[in-house]
Amino acid sequence: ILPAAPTRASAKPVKPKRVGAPEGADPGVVSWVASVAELTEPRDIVWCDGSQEELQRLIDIMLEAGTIVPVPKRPGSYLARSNPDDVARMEDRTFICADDAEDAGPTNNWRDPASMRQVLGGLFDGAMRGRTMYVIPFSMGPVGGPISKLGIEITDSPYVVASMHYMTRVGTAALEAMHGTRDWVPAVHSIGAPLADGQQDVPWPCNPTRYISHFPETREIWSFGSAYGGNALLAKKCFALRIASVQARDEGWLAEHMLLLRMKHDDGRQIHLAGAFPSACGKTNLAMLQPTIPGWTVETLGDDIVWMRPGPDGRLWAINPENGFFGVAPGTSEATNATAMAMMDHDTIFTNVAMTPDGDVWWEGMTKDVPEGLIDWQGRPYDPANGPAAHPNARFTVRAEQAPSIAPDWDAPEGVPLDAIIFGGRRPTQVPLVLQARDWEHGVYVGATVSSQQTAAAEGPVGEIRRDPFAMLPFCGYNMGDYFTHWIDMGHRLGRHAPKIFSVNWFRRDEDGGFLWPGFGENARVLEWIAGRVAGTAPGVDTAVGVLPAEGALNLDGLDIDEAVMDELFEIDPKAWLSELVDVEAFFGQFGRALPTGLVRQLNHVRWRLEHV
Ligand code: GTP
Ligand code: SPV
Ligand code: MN
Repeated sequence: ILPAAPTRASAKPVKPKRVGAPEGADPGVVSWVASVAELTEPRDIVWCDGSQEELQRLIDIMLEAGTIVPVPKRPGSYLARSNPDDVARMEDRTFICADDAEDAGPTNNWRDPASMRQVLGGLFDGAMRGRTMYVIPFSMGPVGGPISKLGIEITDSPYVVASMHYMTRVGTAALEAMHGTRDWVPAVHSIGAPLADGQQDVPWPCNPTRYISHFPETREIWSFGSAYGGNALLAKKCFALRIASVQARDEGWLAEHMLLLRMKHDDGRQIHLAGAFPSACGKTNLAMLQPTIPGWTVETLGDDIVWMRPGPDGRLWAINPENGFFGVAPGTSEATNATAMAMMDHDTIFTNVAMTPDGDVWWEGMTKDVPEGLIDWQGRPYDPANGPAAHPNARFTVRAEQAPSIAPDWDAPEGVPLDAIIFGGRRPTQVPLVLQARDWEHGVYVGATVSSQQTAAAEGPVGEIRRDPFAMLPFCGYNMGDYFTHWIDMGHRLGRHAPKIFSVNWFRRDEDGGFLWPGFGENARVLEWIAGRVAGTAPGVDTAVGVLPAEGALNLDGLDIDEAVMDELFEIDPKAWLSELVDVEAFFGQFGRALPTGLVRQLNHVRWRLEHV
């Protein structure tokens, strides 16, 4: 069985020296680390300080182990090739172990905490033998900020430690902030590959048995078997979304799978916008957008996770709790995201991309022509018969400060006041380029009915459309019905200060399967209309499904696009929408009494409007 979650009261005095704890570490922290070490039996323990020297040591260790190879064309950059069976999040191995199954809700895999503790206790027993156990104190958001939170990840993977260095604020300041409090999230990760004496290691050790487990009541995370992304960087999806969404419910705030940006015009207009799109559906790209229309600039604040809280002025204030970007490589190019290309020209960890003979990285969509002599993501000479050169979920890991578009105040502890929230997904048909929700409750309905084609970010079928409410289906740590209620309540609390809510769809296709909308930098045209709606200047027309831009209200200056294509982008087919409502109703139905009546009201309203036009 697993050691109990750390509590202040039960912290038995453990000699800090025994586990190598730094002077002055909180006794509760030290005794918890000691209990994990006792269970996992590592060869040694390293407490991370977040320094550059520490990162360099980790890099040296990974080079030696063959986990990474240098990328000579990009200073300070490396390529990691994962085990081919460890390339994405595993949703069917992700568990919410709430005391009561009701609290996990119908959309999560629930396991009873007592029996899960038993299973994990067996797996973690001796799991770190022959390896170093790293203790990573970190802060999500600037240390001590009003929206920030603390955590400790324990891991036996140097790749995870290096990634955490880029993605979170690691180090002594975070550890010191934990002193005298239990308000930090304990997260334990093991690749589950103990090494016997003299046993030869492999470049990417992992275990085919995988558990990504969350204990919402005790705020604990235990992850076993995988070293990849969201399965292993526990600060990210496990803490900052699944556990944080539970904390947010209990404490009256929101933890969301969103990008965060500021768009400003030379004439002084500006808006702050957060956007929820499912995995690999365009958050990073929108956050780094280079507007094609004159006068506007976008500043990046975050690309994956947003925490928001009502501030003293009654508005909703938002921060990006992360410190870096773990972004999708394929499709990223000078044409689609020049900002990201510039950001990764040094000090970047690439995972599962291809390599060119002259020592640079490459992936599908980076250049039109495929370079000669590529080595694919599995380290083999590239042969199209083996599939793409880069894995479709290949990623780059970089510090946020490396983005040329990063906002100068991106790590302001109090965050930014939100003006607009957008929801989107990959919808090849039916869903228009943009629409505005009539009010907050309708906006919650729009968020709750997001659906999208599945992508390579998670194991499973790619391309199938599934419901992914608020882009949070894989990330909500409690009953999604209660989550919808929490969102509706937030609207009541914010009242007239509530951000305006919109839906966007960059992915509508024509009969030949091509995208109707050019996307990327051209998406600024849609954001400009949204800014106009927030300011009350841009005209819209009310339809059954929401408010669309009035004739001529969307700025198409300088864009070479047919009127017929624009009509198609905004076409609302009542038959298709009505038949989707059958699916929405069935989806809502599974929440039973947890479904807020407001969503039923919105569904009935939309149906009535569709039937009477
Ligand atoms: P996660 O990190 O998985 O949460 O994903 P994300 O939402 O940040 O997705 P990202 O921005 O990395 O985009 C994923 C893919 O969508 C990339 O291949 C992009 O090139 C593509 N994409 C992004 N924006 C657009 C767009 O406006 N139009 C089209 N056609 N493709 C886009
Ligand atoms: C996602 O899948 O939404 C990601 C990548 O952002 S991961 O960190 O692996 O979850
Ligand atoms: Mn994501």
